Amino acid sequence: MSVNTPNAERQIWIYTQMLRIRTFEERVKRTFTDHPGVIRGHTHLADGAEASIVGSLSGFKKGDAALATYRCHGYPLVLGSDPKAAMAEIYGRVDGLCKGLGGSMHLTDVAHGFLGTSGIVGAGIPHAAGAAWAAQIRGKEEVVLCFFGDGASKQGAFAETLNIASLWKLPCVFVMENNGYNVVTTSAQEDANAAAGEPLSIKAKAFAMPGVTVDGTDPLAVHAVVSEAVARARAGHGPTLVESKVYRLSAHGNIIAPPGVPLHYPEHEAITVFGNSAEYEAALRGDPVPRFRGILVQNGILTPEHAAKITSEVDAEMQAAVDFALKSPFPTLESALQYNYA
Ligand SMILES: Cc1ncc(C[n+]2csc(CCOP(=O)(O)OP(=O)(O)O)c2C)c(N)n1
Ligand SMILES: [Mg+2]
Repeated sequence: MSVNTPNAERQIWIYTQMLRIRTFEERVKRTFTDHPGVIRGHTHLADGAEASIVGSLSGFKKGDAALATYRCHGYPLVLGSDPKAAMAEIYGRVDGLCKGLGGSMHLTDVAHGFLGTSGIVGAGIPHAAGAAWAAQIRGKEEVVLCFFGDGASKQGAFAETLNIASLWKLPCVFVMENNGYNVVTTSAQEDANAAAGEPLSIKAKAFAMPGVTVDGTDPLAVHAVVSEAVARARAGHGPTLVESKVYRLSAHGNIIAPPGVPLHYPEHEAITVFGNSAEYEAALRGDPVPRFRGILVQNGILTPEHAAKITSEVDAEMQAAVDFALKSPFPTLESALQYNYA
């Protein structure tokens, strides 16, 4: 056990948060069959990345901030947002986190430190540096966690931001969730480092900051690596790039179907594009949520009865979120421009 290993109670908390994200997103996915047409537009699920999300956020303190991408449902749930408001946002309803005007790709909850997301790949990275600069000026040892995909690390915004963040020693941790895919292409097709067989954390070298690669399906490993990076940032020593290796267990996103065809999730691109069911099935066997539950049971931290109780409580919580979202009204047309300017 390293000094960075959370105690038993905290490990149960980590597992519970992972299950909350998984169950919430299963409800989002199931809505496409149970309530066709209710969710409009795109949703992107983080199933497979729960250990990475929760492990990264488990050292989050009041005053810290996080920013992410369109694959954003998990973070606010861990940070304390009400799942009812998160679900209502995805359903485009007035009681949503952004009053129904943001939708699935734009969950934002500033009160809980979740500053925002973007559908534009890489766009959130400089925003995080801005938030970290503000934190540095406030001088309160606050840290910003910036989540983005492996694909985003090919954007100019990534290079520009990591350069200035390192130069100014900004209190920021850059967490690259490397799921090996950029919609329908693989990292090896898109990324010079990946093609050369190098870990993507090697990119940190170009910006004179530490770069670490971690198994993103192991929440305790992620916790250990990210908490060290957070401590470094809090102490004023500047940013770290963490490459967290995950696998997304759903397709990139749901299909935006033409009229008459229901919106739905196709199979993972490993199967539909590359015909590689073996890769996908191996990832399913390593599913981090049941795997971590198994480890906790094996280590005597969680009993099967306690695990079952957590499951039924989380199921009830997420069913209530769906019921709430379905009852919430749609925003008015007039409200569409109401919050654009302040
Ligand atoms: C600037 C920009 N270019 C292209 C797209 C289209 N696009 C949406 S998601 C995506 C892939 C991003 O891959 P990655 O950063 O690895 O994130 P992942 O979806 O794998 O989590 C692309 C190219 C976009 N939204 N924004
Ligand atoms: Mg990716």
